[in-house]
Amino acid sequence: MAATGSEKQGGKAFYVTTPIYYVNDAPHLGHAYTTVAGDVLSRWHRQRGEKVWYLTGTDEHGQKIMRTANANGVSPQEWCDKLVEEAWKPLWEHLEIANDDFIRTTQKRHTDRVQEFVQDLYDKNEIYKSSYEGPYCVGCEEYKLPGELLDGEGEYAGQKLCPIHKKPVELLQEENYFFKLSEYTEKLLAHYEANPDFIQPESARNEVVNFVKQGLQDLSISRSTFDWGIPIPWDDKHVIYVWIDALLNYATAVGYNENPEKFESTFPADVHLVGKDILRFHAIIWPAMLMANGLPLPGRIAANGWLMVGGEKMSKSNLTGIKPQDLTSHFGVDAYRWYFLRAIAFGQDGSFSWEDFSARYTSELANDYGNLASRVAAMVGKYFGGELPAATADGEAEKAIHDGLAHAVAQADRKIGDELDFQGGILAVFDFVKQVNGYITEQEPWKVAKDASAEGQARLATILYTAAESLRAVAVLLNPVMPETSQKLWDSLGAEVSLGALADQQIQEAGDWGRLPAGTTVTKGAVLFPRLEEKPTA
Ligand code: ME8
Repeated sequence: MAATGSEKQGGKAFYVTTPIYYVNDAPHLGHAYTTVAGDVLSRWHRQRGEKVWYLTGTDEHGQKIMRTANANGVSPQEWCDKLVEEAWKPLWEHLEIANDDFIRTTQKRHTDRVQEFVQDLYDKNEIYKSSYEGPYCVGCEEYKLPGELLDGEGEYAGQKLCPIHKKPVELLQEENYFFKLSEYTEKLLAHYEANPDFIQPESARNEVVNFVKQGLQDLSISRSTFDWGIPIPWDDKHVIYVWIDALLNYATAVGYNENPEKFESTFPADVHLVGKDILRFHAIIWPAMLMANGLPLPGRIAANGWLMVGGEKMSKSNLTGIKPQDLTSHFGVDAYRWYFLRAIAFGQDGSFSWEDFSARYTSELANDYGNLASRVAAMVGKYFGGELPAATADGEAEKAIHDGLAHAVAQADRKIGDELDFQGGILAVFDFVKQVNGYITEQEPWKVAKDASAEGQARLATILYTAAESLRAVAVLLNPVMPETSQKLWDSLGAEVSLGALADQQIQEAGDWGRLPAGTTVTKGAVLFPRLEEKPTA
């Protein structure tokens, strides 16, 4: 028997996470990209009627943060508090990110539980002490293998560089505690084999499998040359390696060792969204840590590609100078949420350009979608005094629309909800928008309106009902991507009154034809996508 909504509500939540971001600086377009994707995925599943838990947060320990705070003349904690409150949380609010929790790795609910987890591994003989010497990249907070380093040029001539940050690595030698990661090589390979969807996309999976097949080395999990971290519980001269600390946020935030009910109804994550720069930590170290502690493994590690600038990964040091807020103030928050998912295939790298954004905004959002919404509302106003008429003369053209909608719903639900193919899902909905535009162009309601016969009026009513009902479904399907605009459309269709809150509309029912009742009051609402102002000059 299929689970009913309420049974599902009582069961395990669909649990989605973003990386927890370093707070050495303010968030940029790249961070917002992953966080918006997670928000769309969570909202989609909420609209499937599922219980959902969406987690984001900040990664506050380690050398990178400590050095930034020192350089700014404040304590690391002060630095983190300021950045979290003044930069990170406000941006997520601005972008309408509906996260259920925000974890900070300096919170006691996290630090205590991390110590317990690591102590547990120590007690299980998974950790031992040894010394290590190797090249370390502070930007990555990771020891590098000599073979992956680049030869420096120019100001870095004669030095070895991190392949991601293109900055010199530092030679570190330390007495550290090690996690017996090498013992998990075969177990991890077996898990990847048995769970082909565990790492997405395929290219990411292949990269990880090939890396693990070479055999894993044990992992240094403590540092003793600085103290901005969580102390190793049995040896407080060491702090826990920032990545071990950070990965555990996915467990500590949902009640690990603290709230068994919450933990069991949430953990493990169904989807860990990560950038491909941090894939190995999530697809290798994290599952090995969980195996070592007897905890269940996540469903999927989904790696997004990189937003690129000038052929390089967009990062704090090579930003375009464009902040998320610069784009939202010009294009609006909803168009911003839509653009990156629409323009770049999730999992692939992609470049951003102001011109491309403007062109897509104008043709797809303003012309195709926005105009359709305003034309339909205007015609229901003009011909029927704003009262939605009933469709009494459905024919072949209407049937094609009904079928087109059913197809769009099925495609969008599979692509966004299951496959994380946001671009494909959004395109499925916009193809339907195009189909409805074509339908109106062909049916020419403005001409039919001149036919005062009962038959003519029935056709006119049918055309406008069909268009309005199509828009009702579009508002539901685009709500996870563009909540503010969808709400405007929903209000203009009078659907809030006749069908209830937009967020309560289920995706599975979006394609059931005829939900918007005749008689509903349709009003010409605010323009969904206003004409763009001139591009601001720098
Ligand atoms: O790595 N394109 O934090 P971080 C796409 N604290 N996504 C990008 C991006 C770009 N150019 N730049 C950043 C860390 N991102 C660790 C994570 S998790 C237990 C600890 C996104 O602040 C992408 O999701 O460097 C990437 O993985 C993340 O930001 C890195 O954020």
